[in-house]
Amino acid sequence: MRLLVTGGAGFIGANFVHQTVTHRPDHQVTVLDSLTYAGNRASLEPVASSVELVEGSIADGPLVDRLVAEHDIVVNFAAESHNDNSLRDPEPFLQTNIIGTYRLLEAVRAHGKRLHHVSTDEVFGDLELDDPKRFTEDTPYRPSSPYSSTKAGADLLVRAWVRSFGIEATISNCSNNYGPYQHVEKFIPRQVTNILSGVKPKVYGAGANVRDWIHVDDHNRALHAILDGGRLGETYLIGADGEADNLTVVRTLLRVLGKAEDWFDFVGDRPGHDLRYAIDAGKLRTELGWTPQYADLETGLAATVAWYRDNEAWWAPAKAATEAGYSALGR
Ligand code: NAD
Ligand code: TDX
Repeated sequence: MRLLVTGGAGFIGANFVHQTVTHRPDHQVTVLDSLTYAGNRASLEPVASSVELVEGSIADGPLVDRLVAEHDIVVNFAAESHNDNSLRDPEPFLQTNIIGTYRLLEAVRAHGKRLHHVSTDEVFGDLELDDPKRFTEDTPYRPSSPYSSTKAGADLLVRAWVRSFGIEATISNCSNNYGPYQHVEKFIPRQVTNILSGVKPKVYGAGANVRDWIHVDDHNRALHAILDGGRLGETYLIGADGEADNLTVVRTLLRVLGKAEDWFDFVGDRPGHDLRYAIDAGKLRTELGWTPQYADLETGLAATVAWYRDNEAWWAPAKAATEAGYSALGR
């Protein structure tokens, strides 16, 4: 089995490659990654001898066409992924998330290959805090940000290529991931590395926003379950019943790191900030027998904190520039 993993030098993609190399030694893995600020060769170092890394963009039609022809399955993680960046400059989000996905679809169509497209629960917009409903595969799309609208656009392209051209594709929409190798711009690594650097965590608004956290390894196990047994043309939602508000997450991190639970600052809110995400992963659990291995958030966060404590050389180079970008926004 020859797998082309796009965006495999980013957070979730790199963890997917590690899991694949470890548990599927019969798979041959090629990573296509343009190594933006979010991509990092060092994230693939532990598996470098088993993986070929091609530096290039999913929006490069001829390159994508050649690589897709040489592989059996494409797993598309490549994206501009950070909401705050999409508010500052949406253009790269359109180029990568929409045009890039379009190029992959055209190559998959031309060569009759299978695609799994990795997407997000943010395509569904947000829920009220007290809404008993959670997102399902039938929830209408209602994205809020430039990031989530480009992910929604990409998902719709995949669905259209399935229906109009009969390509073999599946889609997954997952909730918020945490774990090793996540860029320090994101909420959990930003706060962990702040605390480790003696700086107070920064909480947007009142900290009441809720995210449905899942460990990246559980997400990637779900992706393998979909690759193995998912029905072509279907969408699967991935989530581990990990709802927590941002204040709870920050207080847990402070506790794990031995600090007072009120040692953080409130900062200005993100414009258009989605209030709450919540996933019903019933279809994935029932059809494919997937269950998360990280049953509670505190255990997963403690393991993640330990990883950042032990891997300062991985995150330190990006920390100062990331914080300078946030300072410019007053956050
Ligand atoms: P990330 O930003 O850490 O990694 C993205 C990777 O894509 C980077 O290595 C980057 O260099 C690469 N990339 C960007 N533009 C590219 C291009 N044009 N061509 C090739 N490579 C390119 O993101 P992540 O958090 O690992 O997210 C991976 C995927 O999962 C994204 O599609 C994202 O929308 C989705 N997702 C993320 C989460 C989450 O919580 N992080 C949740 C659900 C879904
Ligand atoms: O410093 C911060 N303080 C803060 O309160 C940061 C960076 C974030 N936040 C809040 C905003 C959100 O409510 O924390 C929550 C999580 O923020 P992010 O890590 O930026 O994630 P989010 O915007 O929820 O999107 C993430 O999950 C879905 C990923 O970045 C997306 O790629 C994925 O699709």
